[in-house]
Amino acid sequence: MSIKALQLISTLLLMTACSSEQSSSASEKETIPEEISPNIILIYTDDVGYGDVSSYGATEITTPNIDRLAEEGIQFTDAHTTSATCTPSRYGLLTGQYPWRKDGTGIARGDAALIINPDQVTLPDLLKQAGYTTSVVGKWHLGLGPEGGPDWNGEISPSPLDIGFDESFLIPATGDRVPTVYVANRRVVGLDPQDPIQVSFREPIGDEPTGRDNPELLKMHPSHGHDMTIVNGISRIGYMTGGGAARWVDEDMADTITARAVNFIERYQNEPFFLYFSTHDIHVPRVPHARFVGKSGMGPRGDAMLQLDWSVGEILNTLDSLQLTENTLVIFTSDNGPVVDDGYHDEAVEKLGGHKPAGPFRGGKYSAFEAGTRVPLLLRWPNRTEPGVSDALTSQIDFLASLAALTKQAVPSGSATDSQNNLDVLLGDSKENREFLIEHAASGALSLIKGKWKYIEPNDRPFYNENTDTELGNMPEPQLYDLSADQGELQNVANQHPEVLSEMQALLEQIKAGESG
Ligand code: NG6
Ligand code: CA
Repeated sequence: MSIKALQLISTLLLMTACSSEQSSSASEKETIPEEISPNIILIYTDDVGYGDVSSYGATEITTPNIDRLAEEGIQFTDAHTTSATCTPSRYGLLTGQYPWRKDGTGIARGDAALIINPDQVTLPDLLKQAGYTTSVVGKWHLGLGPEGGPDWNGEISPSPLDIGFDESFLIPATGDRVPTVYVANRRVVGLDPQDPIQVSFREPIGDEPTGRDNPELLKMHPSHGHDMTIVNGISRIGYMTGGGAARWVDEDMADTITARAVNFIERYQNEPFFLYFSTHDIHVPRVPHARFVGKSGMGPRGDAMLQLDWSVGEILNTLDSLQLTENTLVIFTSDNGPVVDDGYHDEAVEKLGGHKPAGPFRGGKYSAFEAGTRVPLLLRWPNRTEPGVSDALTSQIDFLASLAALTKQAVPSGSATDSQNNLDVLLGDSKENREFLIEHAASGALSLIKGKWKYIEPNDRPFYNENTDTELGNMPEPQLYDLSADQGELQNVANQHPEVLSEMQALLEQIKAGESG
């Protein structure tokens, strides 16, 4: 008998022992399949590029905890997020519907309404139905509250609690957007009712200093945008007043959300749980805790990467100490590609040195080129998967249907129609490519990958963004690349392969027009 089989049996025995101790909750959990349902932890990082992780080739920075997942799990080399920015990627991840099929899924304002309709079937809905306790901790950026936005001073509804999560602890939008407060379940954390929060993204509100008018108060200066209300010495996107006691301290953010994530695992260690741990690192403003400052030699962007690696280590250590490692499926990935200057002068450009955040790929966050959506993906489940590398083409759009299959949940027909069950590939049983894959740039331009070919549809938006120094990849003419020979997308071969081009164009139109893909 193999070691894996022995481990499985001992875990089964342990689970049986645990479940008999938990007889009070047994009836609630009767939908759990007889075989072991693994705990599921999805570590969703922000703006981490393909080349930012040492197991993916970074040499200027070392990420030992993330690398541990690569050593003990499966490292995917051709994994994609749906989109090159955050909100749409998260929408696709949680709903299994491509974000470009729905209006209003672009980068959400800090006071946006909840973008996911509570009637939609979501990944946490299905896992909850399978008997999992579900939690989201960290960056949300999918809007909160009804049309017109949330009531920051009252009950925030609808919220993640209305789309399948049993509990939530959120950075509502991004670190660089107001309001700079945490939301736990339906309330702002630590809010003094005598000091209500007001937020505006149109005109100044209240009389607090702004980055534009009071640069002398800043500890980090904006490079573009980000010149509105100053909180903690950093000017943000949007105006805010009030909520003084509730405001976060950026330097403590990773500690705060990591502690919440660890606490959730500890509380639910005896039953199947799903944790969507959505880090703020390494999004701007990059303001890591003092213990990481200066440690990477690459300025705050590199230091934030070390802080992220620490957070991952805390999660893995918690699993070890609770003896949950063997039967927990840990997924590590990113919401979009990397960006070096995303709006603050934080030395990321000056201290980049030889580091290549996008690895061998062209473009970055926002881009139609590969670096926009091609991200690290690591998956570890010691009870089930053999460590290794998989070159299979995969997309986060398939997480919903794949995890539904894993937990024996049927996806209701008409829901999550873009999500395909790709579980055998994710678990390493198969290395078959997804038949085709769609990438969604910030410009709205879609790209289609099929086999070795990548087609980028024509788009009138700029090719290059000088603020972020990103090749966005938009061109008024069609682009076709042979990724097998040219992964850096340097040779547009559309004119040499008119028949491939028209085939790709026709397929993309068909996917756009259809309800699934
Ligand atoms: C952009 C911001 C950028 C970042 C991004 C969202 C400016 C000039 N730039 O509009 O800093 O916040 O939105 O990033 O405001 S994401 O990863 O959440 O999609
Ligand atoms: Ca992001």
